[in-house]
Amino acid sequence: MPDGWGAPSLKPYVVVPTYNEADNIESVVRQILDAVPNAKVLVVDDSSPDGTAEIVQKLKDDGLSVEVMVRPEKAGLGSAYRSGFARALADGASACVEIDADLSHDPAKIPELLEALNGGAALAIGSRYVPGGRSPGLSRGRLLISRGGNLYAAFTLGLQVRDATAGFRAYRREALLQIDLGSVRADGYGFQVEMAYLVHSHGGRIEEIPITFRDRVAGGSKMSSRIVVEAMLLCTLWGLARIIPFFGKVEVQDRALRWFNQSYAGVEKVVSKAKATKALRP
Ligand SMILES: Nc1nc2c(ncn2[C@@H]2O[C@H](COP(=O)(O)OP(=O)(O)OP(=O)(O)O)[C@@H](O)[C@H]2O)c(=O)[nH]1
Ligand SMILES: [Mg+2]
Repeated sequence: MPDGWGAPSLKPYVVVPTYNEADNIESVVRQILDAVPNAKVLVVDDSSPDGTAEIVQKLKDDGLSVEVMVRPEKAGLGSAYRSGFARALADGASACVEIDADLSHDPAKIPELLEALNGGAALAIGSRYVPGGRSPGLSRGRLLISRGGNLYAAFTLGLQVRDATAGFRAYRREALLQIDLGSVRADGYGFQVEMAYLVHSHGGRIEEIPITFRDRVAGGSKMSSRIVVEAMLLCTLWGLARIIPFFGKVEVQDRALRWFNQSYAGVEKVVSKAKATKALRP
């Protein structure tokens, strides 16, 4: 091993962000540990009102290799992963796996992701869009957003990754240590694209492993149009920064994000007012 840390699969942490996943969490934790018995599962829960964190704590009390990090309020998927990775790295994780709690990703595929890291990849992505990958049951609209977003990210960033928005992946410890996690700012799909772009920019190899992505069966989606638009805005800024360095400045990107968040909140207010008015009409 060139890094002196031994194989990435030796001490993997599987980070699971959760918000209201009480119906799924026990099953996903058990399936992860069945697939990777030497893993530590780290659930990052944003004080889910449905008691997700309490279920995880009970599993821990029953002796399963699981920890729960409870954060005070819902703060987004990207920030949940940033906190989880920081904790896992501090605990000496050899690799960090990302997986959704809603069983859209099959935990049985984690060993393949870790194998790719053992083979020298810095990032292994469970991909829907390489030969053998599938996403049955995904609505046409969702598929269009996902495929379109990936094409846009590949075009703006020059990234040779078919499924850069995928949330099922594994990073080598060293790949994460090279990245200043505090400066990663995207939240949903944008977070996945930003992380892949950063790994690529540091010269890390990215490997895609075909997976079958299933639509969630239980619990509700936290997907929103804000997440999609934020990802497109950030890809545009990063793409522009490749040609005009001005757009790569942290303060410029921060200003653009602030402007976007304020405008989006304004639009949301107007939309909800219009809906309320419509509902009151006789
Ligand atoms: N800690 C934390 N977890 C979150 C937050 N938002 C989403 N999650 C979790 O992130 C994972 C992905 O969220 P989903 O709602 O499944 O999003 P998605 O997969 O894009 O959407 P669906 O296909 O509709 O399920 C799930 O495990 C969620 O519980 C958040 O703000 N904080
Ligand atoms: Mg999901």
